Amino acid sequence: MRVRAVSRRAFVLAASALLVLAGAPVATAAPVLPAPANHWPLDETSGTEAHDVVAGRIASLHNGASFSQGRQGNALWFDGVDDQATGDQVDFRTDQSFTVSAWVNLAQKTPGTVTAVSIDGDRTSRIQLGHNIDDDNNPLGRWVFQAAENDSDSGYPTRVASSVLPSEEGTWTHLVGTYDAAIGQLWLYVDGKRVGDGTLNTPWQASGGVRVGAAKVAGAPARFWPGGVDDVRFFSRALDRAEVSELYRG
Ligand SMILES: [Ca+2]
Repeated sequence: MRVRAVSRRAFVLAASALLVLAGAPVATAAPVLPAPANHWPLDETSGTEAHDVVAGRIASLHNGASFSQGRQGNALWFDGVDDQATGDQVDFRTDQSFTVSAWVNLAQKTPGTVTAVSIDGDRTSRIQLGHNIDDDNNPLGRWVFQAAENDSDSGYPTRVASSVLPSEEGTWTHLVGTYDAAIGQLWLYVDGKRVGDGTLNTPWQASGGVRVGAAKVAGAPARFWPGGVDDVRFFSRALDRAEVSELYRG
């Protein structure tokens, strides 16, 4: 009897080992991320152009935006007054599912909204990833991912996904916004964790390109970002929780 029990255990152990060797699914396996549609590592050391390493799009630096030490390699740094970088086009549709991802470093908390990454419409930003302080609702500041319902000067109502915890300043934070067109849902992820959501009723195709360090309001740059932005990526679908977590762990 004892021999038989030992044999059975040995068989189970051997079978388990074979399953592992055969590449059986393991619960903790990291997902393989899709290739981005656009990706600016922002590792340049000088000059006035930031290069997209996937689609070759160039973001031009304006008014003193510059490269310096970032989260990984260099990053773009902005004065929060008029610095920004702008591109002419992105390579995915904004009226379908997508993801925007960036590392951001807010040098100082500023009243109202400041925008780290946005995509231009004609009159307003299609989407914005950034930070908001509202004395009535979130005086300590929160991370936000917002999308405009239409391309107009009023720009409202936008649909906002806002983090549930106060933001930090002077440190690198990973922000991801996803839009799932099938259910009209916006999600905001902070440091790999899903922290807020919102519903977008009328998705539209943005006419313009990326804007880093600012947003577009009533046809003009605004909401200038005080601090750093690194590793801006766009994906042409909504990444899921596991994928965003993997992107954060990098
Ligand atoms: Ca970088």
